[in-house]
Amino acid sequence: ARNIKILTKNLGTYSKMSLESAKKTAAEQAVNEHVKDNLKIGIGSGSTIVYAVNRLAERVKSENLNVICIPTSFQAKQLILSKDLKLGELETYPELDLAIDGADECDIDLNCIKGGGGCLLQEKIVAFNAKYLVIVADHTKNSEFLTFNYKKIPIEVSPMAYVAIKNRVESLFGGELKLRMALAKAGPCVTDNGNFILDWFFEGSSKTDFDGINRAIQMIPGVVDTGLFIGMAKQAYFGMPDGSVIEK
Ligand code: ABF
Repeated sequence: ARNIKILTKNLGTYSKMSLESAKKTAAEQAVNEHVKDNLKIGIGSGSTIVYAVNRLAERVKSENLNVICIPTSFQAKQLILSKDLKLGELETYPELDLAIDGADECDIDLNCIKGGGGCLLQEKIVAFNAKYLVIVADHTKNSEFLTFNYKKIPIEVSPMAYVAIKNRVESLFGGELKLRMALAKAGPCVTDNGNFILDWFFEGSSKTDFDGINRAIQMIPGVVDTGLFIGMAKQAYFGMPDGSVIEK
């Protein structure tokens, strides 16, 4: 059991600026502590990873490091290319030394909910094939148990099965699944892999067996994967409002 300070109240009171600076300090510390020469690194998606890649690019240039970056999304690929980092793919580099990624929520055992940005499938594949997954986030992602702060779990599904999966999960476990819509709301959000995302609004508790739930959902035909990353992360860095970083 870990004794970690968890800030869960009044999340709305933190300004966008202070959250951005919390993301930046966490991401930079993770890159400073984990990146060394000759690594193959999985690059996550989201806004926090941008700060990690910026710091990575600085270090690669100033220390002349030879690192290969494997993206988890179209966004990550563009980021790697924009920083002139060496781009690799999992087909060529199936064993990664490290993966750095953001999260929507991370509990005291480092179980995470991911996929708020819609990239969970490639993120999970890359994380699974990395020896060491490091999470970088602001303090609002640091949670006591899953769904405590972030009240939904994204599930990537084959488009033809979304109604059947919605009905099945609701009848098995309760809660409500909503088809994620694209920003303009004219149609569904389509992932990098051509699938849909169902956001499962589900109130768990400290007693909820997320590992069991995850396995059961993964067994439903049409489910591509879930945003539950159980037992995958090895370390997490949370930027705090006062500029410090909490590690767990
Ligand atoms: C990815 O980006 C996702 O798994 C997660 O949904 C999101 C976190 O985004 P941010 O860094 O913007 O908080 O890591």
